[in-house]
Amino acid sequence: MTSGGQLQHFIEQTHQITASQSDLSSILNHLQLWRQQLAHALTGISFDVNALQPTSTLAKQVALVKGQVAEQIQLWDVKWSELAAAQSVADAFSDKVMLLVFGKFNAGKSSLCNLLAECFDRQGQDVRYFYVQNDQIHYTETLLREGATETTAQLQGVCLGERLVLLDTPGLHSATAENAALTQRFIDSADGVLWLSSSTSPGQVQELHALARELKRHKPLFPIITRSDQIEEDEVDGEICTVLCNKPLSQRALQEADVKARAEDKLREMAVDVHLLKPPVSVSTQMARQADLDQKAMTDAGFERLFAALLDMIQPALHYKQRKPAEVFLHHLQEQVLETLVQEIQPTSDQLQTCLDHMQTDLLQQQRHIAENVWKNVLPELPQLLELHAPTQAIDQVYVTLGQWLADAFTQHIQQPLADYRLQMPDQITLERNPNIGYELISDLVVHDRLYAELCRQTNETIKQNIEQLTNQCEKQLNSIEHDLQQLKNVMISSGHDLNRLASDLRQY
Ligand SMILES: Nc1nc2c(ncn2[C@@H]2O[C@H](COP(=O)(O)OP(=O)(O)OP(=O)(O)O)[C@@H](O)[C@H]2O)c(=O)[nH]1
Ligand SMILES: [Mg+2]
Repeated sequence: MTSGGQLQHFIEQTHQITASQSDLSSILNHLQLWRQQLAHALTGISFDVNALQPTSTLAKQVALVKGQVAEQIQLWDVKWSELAAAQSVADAFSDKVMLLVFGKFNAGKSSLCNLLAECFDRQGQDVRYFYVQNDQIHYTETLLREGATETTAQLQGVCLGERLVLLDTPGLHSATAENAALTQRFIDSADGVLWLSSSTSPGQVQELHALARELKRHKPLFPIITRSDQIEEDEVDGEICTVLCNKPLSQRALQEADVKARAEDKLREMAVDVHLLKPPVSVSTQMARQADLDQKAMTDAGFERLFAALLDMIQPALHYKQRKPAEVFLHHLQEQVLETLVQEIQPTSDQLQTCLDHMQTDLLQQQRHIAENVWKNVLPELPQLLELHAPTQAIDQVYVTLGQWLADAFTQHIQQPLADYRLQMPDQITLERNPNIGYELISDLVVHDRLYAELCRQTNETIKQNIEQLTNQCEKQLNSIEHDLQQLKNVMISSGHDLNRLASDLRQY
């Protein structure tokens, strides 16, 4: 088939493009449900801090994480309605397949768009150039500007026939801030990407980073190696002169294979499905132009293959278009809901984990400290207490006082080390009297050596029990926060898995 024939075929095929949409209601319902379940699972995590002082660092950290989660959930609807509003400009082209023409400045984007437009025009097809300003589409008679310096500074494009739109973007990284936002919106609604790079340094795969989001959205990617021509010396009427020629087919094939291999590697590295990549094609717009779009020149310049490849790309682009409403909602869920949630929560939940770890380690030391201090507080006074009651041998009184001392000592010594906690402390500590040991009379002297030893043992035991009870309360609190934190992470991970499953279901459509 000649390139004229190929072009005609291409045009005929584009007429077949219908914007019919598959029934997405079931998948949309599943996506809605996913969002509801995520909100439900997140709000279901209690992050109970009953045993913490509200002023403690840990309680504040927990409140921060909880606050962030709640804030994110609230933002979901806001972000979704913003997205829907932003969609409206692009809606003007909702019945067309929109291909994004992307690449570094001077890659030849505008030149290629103009050439394709002229091809359509010469075939009697309606061609409408447009640019976008203040969120409005303005149609114009003027071709897209081409130039040796950075030329395209606004989002512009051309409608080819009824069903195809090429979106000519400003060269990579050159968009101004407001242009960038607008470009982004249009990029969002593109159904496929033409990635142009000059044959002088084709396929600089790092450029694909800027497309990461688009590619993750499962849009087909078609690499076009532009300016596939070279200057050669020729003899015209006995004089040596320089002429522009197409690059030899063998060289084109090498470059295409090389771009394909490297792009595939890059996509794998970016965790993008390599099936989205179409085989690269080399063209020379200049060579086609020089021969005034003559059929043979078009074929030699690579356009026959380009049209065939574009046709090949329109099918997956169309598939993308048919699932677009679900894709757009899915991207919102992937990017604005889950990714944002993970990114926002990560630093604070890491801090919370660190804080928990510290408090857990501190607890061991504090336990020892409290025990020592209580012991030191009570023990030195014990002989005097025993002496005091020796005349009456009022053991009950000794037990009551010792219990009181222990209770007071605990209250005093836990205050500082366990200041972060709100603990249940018994007002009174009751030591159980050992009926077999009391004051003893030896040679008419009241002695209390065995009683002293018994009280030391009991004091030691009581301190241990009380500390254990206090530490249990603290540990229970720390563990419950740790458990909740883990649950938060699990919710995010399993929601991610669920969403991936829904994404692959969607792409089976
Ligand atoms: N040799 C040769 N030059 C070309 C070809 N296509 C475009 N050019 C030249 O490359 C330069 C850049 O072309 P444009 O089409 O303006 O490139 P662009 O990618 O739109 O550039 P920006 O809008 O600045 O991002 C111009 O001087 C074109 O004449 C080609 O096939 N061969
Ligand atoms: Mg341009």
